[in-house]
Amino acid sequence: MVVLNKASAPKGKGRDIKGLPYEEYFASGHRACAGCGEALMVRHIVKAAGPNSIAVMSTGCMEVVSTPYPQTAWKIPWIHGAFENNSAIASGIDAALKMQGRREGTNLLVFGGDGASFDIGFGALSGAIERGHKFTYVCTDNEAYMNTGVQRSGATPFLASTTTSPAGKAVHGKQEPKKPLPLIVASHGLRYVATASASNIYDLHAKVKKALATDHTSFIHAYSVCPVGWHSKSDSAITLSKLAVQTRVFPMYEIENGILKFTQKVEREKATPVLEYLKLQGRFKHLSEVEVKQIQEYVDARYEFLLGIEGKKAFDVLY
Ligand SMILES: Cc1ncc(C[n+]2csc(CCOP(=O)(O)OP(=O)(O)O)c2C)c(N)n1
Ligand SMILES: [Mg+2]
Repeated sequence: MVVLNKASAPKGKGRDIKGLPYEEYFASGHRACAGCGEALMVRHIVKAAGPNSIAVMSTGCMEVVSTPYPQTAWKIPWIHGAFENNSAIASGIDAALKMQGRREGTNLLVFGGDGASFDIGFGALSGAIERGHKFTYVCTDNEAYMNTGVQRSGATPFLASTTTSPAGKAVHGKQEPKKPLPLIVASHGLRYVATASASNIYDLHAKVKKALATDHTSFIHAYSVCPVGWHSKSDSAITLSKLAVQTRVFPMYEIENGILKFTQKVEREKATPVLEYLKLQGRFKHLSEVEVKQIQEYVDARYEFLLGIEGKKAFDVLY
């Protein structure tokens, strides 16, 4: 295999002033669309994990753009998983490394899109967590099956238009709310769950390191802007990532040993109205004022629920 753009660490092996390494393990030159937020998240997650890492990745945009044989953007060992079984493959790798006495010092990362994680590969993920396999599962959530043409998934937000939940006269986009995957995963009793986004790259790096240091399955819900599927501008990934946090659409928290703690809290009075977030995305352009209000109420209710369980041992079923 030929690694794309081997010289993708122009500044060498050092670190920036905030301590992030310049070295890249997800090389530039891959085929992601301009402004792809998912590629940005993958790049930083692998950078945080470092060279002693193995990546398992299920079918989806990230795999297609980064591994066009005989080329690869990956500078760490990488293995393809099917849509439904990336966690089963990782379980096997974890068991094999343990058998060989090589588990210490090797990071095992599993990447799945929202289609793979919320829907099709969820059974394998749930089983791996139950068995307690040591790996960090990263769900890069761009809120639809993007690689195959923007079909709705269990992660697509309420009323968003996709090719299989199109906004028309009678029906205004997806009729169901987004599944609360990090909370569903946390309910298994695993020791580290976090949400992360490009709104704060340093926070993302810290969370990846914490996840990888966990002696059990850990989970990161990585908010990933998709300008093509969301009909947003190709320079909007960071703006939307920040707005998602400020509007409380994407809450930023960690759940450690069953206890939820916000890593960035946005009080109701200080929150930006969701309209500011929705209006930058064509997938919401059909919404009426009443529907925007419905989304605002849903976002607030979900955030208040999280505030209500903060600090309490809410996900301790296995302990
Ligand atoms: C069992 C199975 N069903 C369907 C497909 C076709 N397929 C390949 S990638 C993909 C979409 C992936 O969506 P997601 O996991 O959200 O990743 P994204 O492309 O959005 O990053 C689909 C439906 C497949 N490969 N395997
Ligand atoms: Mg997706």
